[in-house]
Amino acid sequence: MQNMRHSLKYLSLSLLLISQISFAASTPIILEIKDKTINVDGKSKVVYTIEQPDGTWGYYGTKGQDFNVIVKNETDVPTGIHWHGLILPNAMDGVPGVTQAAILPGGEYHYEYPLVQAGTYWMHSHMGLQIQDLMEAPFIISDPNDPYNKDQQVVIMFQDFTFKNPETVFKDLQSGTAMAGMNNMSGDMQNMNAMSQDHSSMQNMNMSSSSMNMDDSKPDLNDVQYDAFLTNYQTLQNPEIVKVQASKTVRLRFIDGSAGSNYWINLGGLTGEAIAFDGENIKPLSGKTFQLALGQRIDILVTIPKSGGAFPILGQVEGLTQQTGLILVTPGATVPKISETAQNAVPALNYQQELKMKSENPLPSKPIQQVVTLNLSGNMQKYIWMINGQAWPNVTPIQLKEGERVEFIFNNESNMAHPMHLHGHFFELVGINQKSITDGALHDTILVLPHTQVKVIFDADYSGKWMLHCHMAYHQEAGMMTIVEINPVTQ
Ligand SMILES: [Cu+2]
Repeated sequence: MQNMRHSLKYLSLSLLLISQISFAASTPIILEIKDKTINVDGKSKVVYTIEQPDGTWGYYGTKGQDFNVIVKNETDVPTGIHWHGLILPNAMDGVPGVTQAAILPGGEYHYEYPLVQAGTYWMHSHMGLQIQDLMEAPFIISDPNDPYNKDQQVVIMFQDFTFKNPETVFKDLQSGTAMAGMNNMSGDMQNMNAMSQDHSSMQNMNMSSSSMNMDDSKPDLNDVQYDAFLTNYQTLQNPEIVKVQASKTVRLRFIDGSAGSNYWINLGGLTGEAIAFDGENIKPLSGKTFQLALGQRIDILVTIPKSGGAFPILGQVEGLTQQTGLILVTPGATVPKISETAQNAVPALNYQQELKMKSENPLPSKPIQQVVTLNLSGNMQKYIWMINGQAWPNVTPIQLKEGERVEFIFNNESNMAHPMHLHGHFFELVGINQKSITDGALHDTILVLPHTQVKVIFDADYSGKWMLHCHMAYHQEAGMMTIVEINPVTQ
């Protein structure tokens, strides 16, 4: 009897343990999409955020773990959340109407897949213009074997902000009332070779709605006139202050979470070392300024001087004087007041950084099995943006075979730059115009400058329907999106 009681006790104990183990392995965490009221220079607006119940903005995970998350839609709009840059099963990609049904208000969706990468990624709505109202958050995956893993991490997400309803902004773009430099976008192909023009000469290109640029030779920079530029939801009037230690290295994880703005990162007095781009490691590249386009991420190490102090880390919008950022401060240092307006405008982004960045893990060499040409064009009168003459949703999916090495050739026939993003994969930059590039950085988003040809290669390793689109929210909404369908190879 005694023995039996013992074994029963052990049995129930071990059952309890087993249930606890399986409980721990299968309990998803919660991410809530909800309203957030923010104050922008004295005026408030209700925007969105994606948070865990404990208030953590976004998600922090470790390579090799499972991403097991229930997304709850606590807003009053249908949505779907895309995991930008992540390698995942197609059904987990979060594109309403393509990979899943929209998550209705009050509804939820269970996402689960293994984290096979490490690095700086992000999550955002893939529905309508919700990204303009900041339905987005960081998605950071650390690697225990990363030599910089022990350094302090600071996430810096740049966001552009308008008090207007994004639908109104879009309608104004369509009707021409909010349009920036409205060029005639047709017949620009003959300029394809005049590409190597120096974009740094394009200083002071402030394309406000009042400056109608009819000169075809100049690119158009800023479609939308924004009320403010934010970093992690705050302007420089009330910036985030991050405590740092003298002599210590800090890993800055920059994310351009804007709907329509590209930035020049300015490290002020510090010199940085870029170590990763779009989550993938690059050979260290040092500098005081760096470039970051919509959707992209760059990881930069800075070492705080022995003497300590306050160090503004800024992002200035291309073509404008407006800037945003946060301030790193050592104990006791005075926090300086930084203006939201810089003294001088910065030029358009260019390819100087792309030509310098070298991947730590370039793709293994393999013959290209499929070449796909993607002509990017726009009709500014109607505000329609197209890939190969087609505007979403009236598109013919691009057909690829699983496992094949593919080259994409982007021909930008328009006067605006397009940050082109492919879901579920990353690609290597191999050419800009006539120049070929060896060991170029891996990207999931590449900025294709006006009248420029960009070539990238990738392995179509994951079957399914993957979105390929411009990451400018208004260009995407106006049609610049298609499907890359990767078909499983049947034996
Ligand atoms: Cu675009």
